[in-house]
Amino acid sequence: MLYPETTRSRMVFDLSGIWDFRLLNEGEREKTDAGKRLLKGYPMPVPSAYNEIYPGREFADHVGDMVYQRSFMVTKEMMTHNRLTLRFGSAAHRADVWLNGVFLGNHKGGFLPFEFDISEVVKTGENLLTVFVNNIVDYSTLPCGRMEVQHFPGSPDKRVNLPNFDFYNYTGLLRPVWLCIIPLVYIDDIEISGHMNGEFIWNVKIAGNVEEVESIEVDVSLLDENGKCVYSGNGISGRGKLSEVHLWSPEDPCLYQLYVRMRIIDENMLEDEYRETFGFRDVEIKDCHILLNGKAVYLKGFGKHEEGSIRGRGTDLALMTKDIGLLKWINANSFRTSHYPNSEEMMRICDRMGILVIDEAPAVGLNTGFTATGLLGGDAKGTWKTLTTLEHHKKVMEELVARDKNHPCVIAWSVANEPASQEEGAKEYFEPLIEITKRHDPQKRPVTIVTYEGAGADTCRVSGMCDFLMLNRYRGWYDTEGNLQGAAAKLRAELEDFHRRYPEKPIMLGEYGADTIAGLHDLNARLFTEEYQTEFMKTYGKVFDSLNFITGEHVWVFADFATAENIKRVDGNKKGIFTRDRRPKQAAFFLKERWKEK
Ligand code: GCB
Repeated sequence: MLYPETTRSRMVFDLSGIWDFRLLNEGEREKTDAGKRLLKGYPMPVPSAYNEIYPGREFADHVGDMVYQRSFMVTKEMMTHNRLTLRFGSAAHRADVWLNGVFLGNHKGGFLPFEFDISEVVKTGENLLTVFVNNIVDYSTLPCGRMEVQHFPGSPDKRVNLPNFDFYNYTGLLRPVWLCIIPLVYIDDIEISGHMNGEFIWNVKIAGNVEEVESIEVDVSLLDENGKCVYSGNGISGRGKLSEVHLWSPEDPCLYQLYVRMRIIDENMLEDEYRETFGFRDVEIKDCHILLNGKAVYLKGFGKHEEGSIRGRGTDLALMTKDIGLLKWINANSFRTSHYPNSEEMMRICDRMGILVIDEAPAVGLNTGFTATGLLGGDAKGTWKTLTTLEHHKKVMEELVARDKNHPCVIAWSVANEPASQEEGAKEYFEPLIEITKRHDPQKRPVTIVTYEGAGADTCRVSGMCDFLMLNRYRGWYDTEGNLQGAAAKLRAELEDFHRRYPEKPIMLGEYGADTIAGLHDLNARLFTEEYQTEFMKTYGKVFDSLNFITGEHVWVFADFATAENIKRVDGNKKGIFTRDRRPKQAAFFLKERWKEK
């Protein structure tokens, strides 16, 4: 799916701004007329999570539906010989979209874009856009959660939605919304891959009123980083080769553009054009290493949430750019978009800044024995008989690959985080997902599933199907706490077990970390202090350095973040190497030094 851009043939209007908003109680959604103006709506910024904008638990903890509304103007010129669409960067977790009282469609899944053709419904003058959003997570959604009605004698029943994951369920219209004006016959999608030997392959999809035109011609040019044309060709698909190519790498993230122009021959006029950015680089796996452009790359970085105070998970260009600056400062080269696809704007910044991204689906909490707190008593058995996520998960993998396939920064896909991969049924669940991911990815990037300590080398049923292993381990924190020597021994034994079992596969840590209260110090490096976090990082670092099959270390977590309210979390998860407002804890300076040398 192409990112909305204005070109000579297209116009994009950003509908970000203050919309009208209301929370809806159970049953109210059906009674709300989408064709009428909302009365007494709250002003609500889009994009943003709605949860922290107004005070009150009824806002923050709302479960169920909400409605967003705004109007926009359309001129006669905009509608002449054009197709109009509405494109949403994301809506968490389900959206039903109406225009002028007409239902356009819905979208399930909170972290990927979707669009609707509104040409038949839009009119000149004012148009009323109404979006119902639902924020429930359950055993059919990604991420997974549970609905519960709590009854206590003498108190009204309370509907609660328990996330099966350790991050706050920020929801709403999290990403920008655009009105796009494109030609009736248009470039629907572009696939472009560049390789380290200078070869490139393109594939253009044309859509719209194609049957009404005689024939279509597609011209492509390759523009180098200075905008100079270095290749010209034609056809909806083809391949070419540059004799001299400037590769994309973290040290030198050189970008090219495929400039696609489509003409309708009988009219000999330019119908549509679009420039898609890409890079020349190869990712492969060989002898337990991840190779980037033929050389082993050691991944240094983090699992990272896309969030901050007030806007929650809402698109914040300043925050995301700041985060990339901090990744560079600390000498990291990579991160995982844990635990959901990040915004498209973030992927574009990573392309420019040479950050390697492990692109994760929002598939977290796929474990009925697991809850956000570990205390709420999930049912440890039968995950794969209980969840009904598979068909949706397949669609999410397709949508994720479709959105991010051309980004040079994306070096691998993560299909899920910490599923019940030791349980019967895990293999059958994940096999088709890995197959779909690979089939849809023109670059055939490596695919992984991030696993947890409940699934060991001998019990995990999905490691064998992953191209590389990402293991999450908390020895020295959730167990062996305070005993880092013991933690190191346990960790080493587990890593060696995995290597023995899968000698060809690269192994990296997907998570390891310790909650740390910024400003808390102790001479004896006690739990929760900055000293303990630093010692923890040093201990893990020594283990990695002594094992030559370890190909990366992703610390949990880049910055402190909000979680559901529970007695294991004091104002959220504090395993950040940076605080939530992006100040370094002591361990940041240790990692900066360590990663300078790695
Ligand atoms: C994990 C999860 C992550 C949590 C983390 C923790 O294993 O993947 O989402 O936040 O542990 O801090 O407990």
